[in-house]
Amino acid sequence: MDKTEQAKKRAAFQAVDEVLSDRQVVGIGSGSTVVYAVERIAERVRSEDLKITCVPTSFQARELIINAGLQLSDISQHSNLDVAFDGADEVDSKLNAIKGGGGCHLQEKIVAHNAKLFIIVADFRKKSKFLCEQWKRGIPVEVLPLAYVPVMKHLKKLNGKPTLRKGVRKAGPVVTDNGNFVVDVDFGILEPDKLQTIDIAMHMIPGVIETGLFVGMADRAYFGMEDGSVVVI
Ligand code: ABF
Repeated sequence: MDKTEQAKKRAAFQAVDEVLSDRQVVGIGSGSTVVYAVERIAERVRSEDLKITCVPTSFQARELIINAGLQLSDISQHSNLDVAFDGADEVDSKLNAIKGGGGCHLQEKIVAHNAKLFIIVADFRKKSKFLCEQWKRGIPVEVLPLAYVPVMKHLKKLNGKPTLRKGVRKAGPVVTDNGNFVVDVDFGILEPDKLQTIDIAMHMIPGVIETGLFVGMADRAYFGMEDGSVVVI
């Protein structure tokens, strides 16, 4: 296992060990770091006989839950979650985050918003002072397919540089679990006090379904560092 994978694993294991307790309803995020969180939840469920109910944020998360033998539910049956564990593309020093590099941020945001605790697990590459310092792909925005052209026009008026996300061979647009497109919008480096204004402005554009800006949502972030430590902010 390389340094980055070890860092992801350490962050996820420590987060689960500090936060998970019996009879919780737990949101399961998407991406590669959450895989380790699910591994640790499953280990603890088996060894401590915990009663944990899991709510997925994506097709991937649903499969992770099922394959780990955990109890699967959904946000309709459990709209009050105790905690949600999720990865991030970048986290600033105030715990604001960019998510959606994997295109799952709509369901991730719904689950995180309905959780008492929203915990981010990530490796050292995701820890920044400001958003878009290291993450250069822009803010992922889930968009209704029929509206992507006017939405991109209006994102440009907000001084963003929008790009329709395409698949591996660039032959067609990436389609989310919800049947929508993703537009990545580059606004340059974003200081924390600018985030809410940009986020509200994007939400005002008809056809924008959800943005990957998670402003003031996270309660804690666990970063696995290169030196083997875990930094918690
Ligand atoms: C999801 O997975 C996303 O919102 C974010 O884009 C990504 C983080 O993935 P990883 O843990 O693989 O870095 O949570």
